[in-house]
Amino acid sequence: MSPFRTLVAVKPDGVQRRLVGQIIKRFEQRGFRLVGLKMVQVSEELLDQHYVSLHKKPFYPSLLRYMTSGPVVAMVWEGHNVVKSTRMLVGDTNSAEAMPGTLRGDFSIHVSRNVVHASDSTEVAQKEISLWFQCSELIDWECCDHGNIYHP
Ligand code: IDP
Repeated sequence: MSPFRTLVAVKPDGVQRRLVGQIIKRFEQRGFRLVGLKMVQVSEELLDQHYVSLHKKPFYPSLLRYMTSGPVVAMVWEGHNVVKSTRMLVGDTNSAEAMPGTLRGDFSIHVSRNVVHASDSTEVAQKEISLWFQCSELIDWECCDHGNIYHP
């Protein structure tokens, strides 16, 4: 699995609020390459693995209800420094602290409805991509504008 890939998911509030297109646009305009995309009704079993470090948090039951309340749009984005750049693009976990210009800073107010998920390290990204996507769902395609985004 490439270390230059990350998992991004538009959470149920983002889908309900019709923000999917605007969120995808930010990644496209930055120059990242979309290699996987699907809409999923997430199971509690998947979330238990995805949020393994949060099981003991008091908000975990409500996080499960939130994340299973409707469909999620899951994506894999690829590019230079994509994990770190994506976290910066997404903004602070707590929407109230998220900077304007970030997705959470522009589209949300409260930590409990923060619109989008993004992997927080390369190791976590690799684990999350394998959890959410089959290898056959990831497409390795050639971007015709590669030379305009990277040094040839
Ligand atoms: P992250 O999504 O920025 O990586 P995590 O600490 O991994 O942040 O938390 C996962 C998700 O759990 C958050 O995105 C948010 O939806 C929810 N969450 C985190 N802290 C709180 C809280 O204090 N109250 C309610 N929900 C929270």
